[in-house]
Amino acid sequence: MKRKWWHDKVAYQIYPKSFLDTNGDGIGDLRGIISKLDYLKELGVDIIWLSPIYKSPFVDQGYDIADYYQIGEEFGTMEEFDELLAEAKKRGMYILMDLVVNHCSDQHEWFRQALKDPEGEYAQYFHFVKGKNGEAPSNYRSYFGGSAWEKVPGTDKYYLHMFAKEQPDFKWENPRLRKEIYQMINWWLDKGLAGFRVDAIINIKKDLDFPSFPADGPDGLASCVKMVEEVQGVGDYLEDMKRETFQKYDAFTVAEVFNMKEDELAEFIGEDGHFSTMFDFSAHELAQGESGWHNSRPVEFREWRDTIFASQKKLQEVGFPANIIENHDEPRGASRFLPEYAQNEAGKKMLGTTSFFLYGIPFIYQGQEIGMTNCRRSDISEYDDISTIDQYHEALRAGCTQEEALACCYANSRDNARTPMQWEAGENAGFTKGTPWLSVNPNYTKINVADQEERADSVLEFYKKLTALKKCPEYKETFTYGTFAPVYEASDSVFAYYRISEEGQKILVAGNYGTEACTLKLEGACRKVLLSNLGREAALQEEAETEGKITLGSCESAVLLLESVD
Ligand code: TEU
Ligand code: CA
Repeated sequence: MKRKWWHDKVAYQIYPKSFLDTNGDGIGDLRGIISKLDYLKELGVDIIWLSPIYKSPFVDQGYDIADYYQIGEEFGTMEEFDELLAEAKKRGMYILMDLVVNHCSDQHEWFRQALKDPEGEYAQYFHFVKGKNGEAPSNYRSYFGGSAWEKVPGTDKYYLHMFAKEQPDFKWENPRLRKEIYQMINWWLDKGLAGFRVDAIINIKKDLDFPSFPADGPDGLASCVKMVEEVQGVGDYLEDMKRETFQKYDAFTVAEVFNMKEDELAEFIGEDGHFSTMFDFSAHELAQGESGWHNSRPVEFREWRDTIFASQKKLQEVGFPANIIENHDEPRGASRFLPEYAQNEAGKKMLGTTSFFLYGIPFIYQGQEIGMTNCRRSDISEYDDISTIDQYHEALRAGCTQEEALACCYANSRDNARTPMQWEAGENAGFTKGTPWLSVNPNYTKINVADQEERADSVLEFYKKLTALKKCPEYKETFTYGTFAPVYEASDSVFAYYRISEEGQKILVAGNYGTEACTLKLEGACRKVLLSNLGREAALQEEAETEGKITLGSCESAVLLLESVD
């Protein structure tokens, strides 16, 4: 594999609105991010991905962009952004922006012009399509519920929006639109950005016939995903974009890709693929219900582990994946992937351990490093997220009681990950001196950065050990490029794998997700216990040396250097 500058890095996703508010308006801002760069540096972070900070009406929390060249005033100014770039650079850190180019906001100048003149130039930037028999062009359901078509006022046309109606989809078929987008990307890269996280990118290719599909819900609609799955040719646009932009800058791009065609993996992230990497969402997709959150299912350990293992084996043949436990669209990983008895500091460290050393670049989502959890709410009015509100009503329509529908939100809501970062035990978790835009998780008095910085055995201090170990010169080659190989797979509770370098250095990563202790007979002598989530390095070392095995209690994890292999 061709080596890239970003392969051995640790990445961190900031959800700016909820990170740190410095002016008391209840909204996180760039000043807040700048003031925490040292915190992130100390954590071992190299690359920072900022969820959108552009000018936006926030119908979908900034994923509806009204001006790609402006910083949203809630977040600060362009000068502050430049300062952030400079301060990051000083610390040897890299900044990624979120690239949202499947759609924009209905407040974007292009869309306003398009509405003003539906036959004009800017209407060609969007999918303005004539209705059929007085109805929408097709029966697509948008991701956030309801038809994906909205009437263009004063015409017999509709415009396409796969997400909210305030997020009109771009028409990538139009070369002028593509040119405008490339210009914008290059403008940011010229500023010194290291790259982008690329939003909902598979959606840019449409089937311009917009065929209807058999209804898949009582609303008579069919998920717009169907069209995305069936249409061919997205690769042409992606390759073109890469050549015109990212490639010239050796930029790092991490794509959010759902519904990719199985055989396109190499084109996406293989040698000279469209992107540097893409997120592995295989574990997250496990929880997905047939038709929504009301029939989502709990993730069972074995299925979860085996899914990740299968995905790792496939991905390492092709490229270099990006691994996450959670992000701003997912519930908190500690709440979703840990069984109830493991939802404690030991369990969170174990989850961190077994995820962190997987093959690929790890992305930590803000708050994951202190073990933030889902947030229970007693009324739908306490949620903000457009998708949560839709899914709540969807659950009610499907026959759930209010209580059941709220339980669905507790398990699945995107707002679980969007609550303010918990900095300290003081009011509003130290996130703001004003009223937070989304209320803080009441557990901030127990789970917060200040407390964890004081405790050597905290989740936060453990995450620092994870990043330090991954970067340790003696093992870095193995953790970065070593082959992934699962082991002890017969066990119903152990999540274990080797990383083996080309030179034969062999590292075992293991966690016991069960309730009972388990014994792992070692295949090869133990050279050194590199990390224990319970501070039991010495005890494990002795057991390994004297008995050739280790015993992991419930929620215990360890990383061991074994004797080298040929
Ligand atoms: O998400 C894209 C997307 O397809 C999601 O709806 C995804 O299917 C779902 O979250 C899986 O749980 C991106 C952003 O990450 C999201 O925040 C935005 O709402 C969306 O694009 C629209 O820009
Ligand atoms: Ca603010």
